[in-house]
Amino acid sequence: MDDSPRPPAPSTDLERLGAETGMDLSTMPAGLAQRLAAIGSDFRQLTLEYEFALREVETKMHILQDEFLHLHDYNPIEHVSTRLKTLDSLVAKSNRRELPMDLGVWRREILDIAGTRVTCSFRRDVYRVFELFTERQDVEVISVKDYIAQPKANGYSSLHATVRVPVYLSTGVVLIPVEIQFRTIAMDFWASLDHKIKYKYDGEVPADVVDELREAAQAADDLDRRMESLHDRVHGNVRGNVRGSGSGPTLLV
Ligand code: 0O2
Repeated sequence: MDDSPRPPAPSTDLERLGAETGMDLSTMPAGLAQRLAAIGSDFRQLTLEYEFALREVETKMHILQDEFLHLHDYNPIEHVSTRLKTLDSLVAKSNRRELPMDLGVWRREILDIAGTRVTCSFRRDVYRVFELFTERQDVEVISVKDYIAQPKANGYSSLHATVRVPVYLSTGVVLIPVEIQFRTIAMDFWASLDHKIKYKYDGEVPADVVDELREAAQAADDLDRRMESLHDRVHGNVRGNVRGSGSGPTLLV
């Protein structure tokens, strides 16, 4: 048994929120910290609902994956991961957008509190999975940004969809927004390195590193095309039950 002394239980709303979120609220301006402590229990409710929404999306993705495997003997999804925005990054985003410290406003205005990342083998699978997922009746598409058709200037490439999914609580149904990023393994590899580099340089990335990252994005794009063409040569093009021509996304918004 572990006999080491336990830390004292949090006694104030501020301490409880700090313990739950891992945030050091003591370094915040007192007014802001008090405000956050006051919304503590509402924040816990919000977190719970968004967590349930992530589980809904993850389950739907796994069902899609299993069904595709069963029908076509092919798995278009490599990996599904989820994350909830931390309180720190919610506060930072709220400040950046000059929003008030108000959970109602955050629910309305910040649509990526819940995020899911779906990594697919090939670019065509990205659109395939996106279409199959968004054509479900219980998924409402709010917006779509296709950074694969039009990559960002730095080379970032992914298909983003913001959707709303129903979450069934004992008190009724709530519709929760979730941002889903669909990308290939190569795009994911690039994005995670880009993220680490930005973090290391605190956003001020040297120009030569930016240039090299852009070239690496081009190399990832070439690799995606070559691997897809190689796969088609060996296995043929597994289409599955997908709307459209397969040459690009059917953007719904
Ligand atoms: P995190 O920690 O991943 O959530 P908005 O979210 O509306 O304020 P924007 O840029 O209009 O801002 O939204 P967009 O383009 O849909 O991008 C949102 C998310 O996409 C980011 O979330 C990143 O996850 C990812 N992303 C966008 N651009 C880049 C990029 O250049 N490099 C990498 N690695 N990821 C990117 P967050 O909130 O920034 O971070």
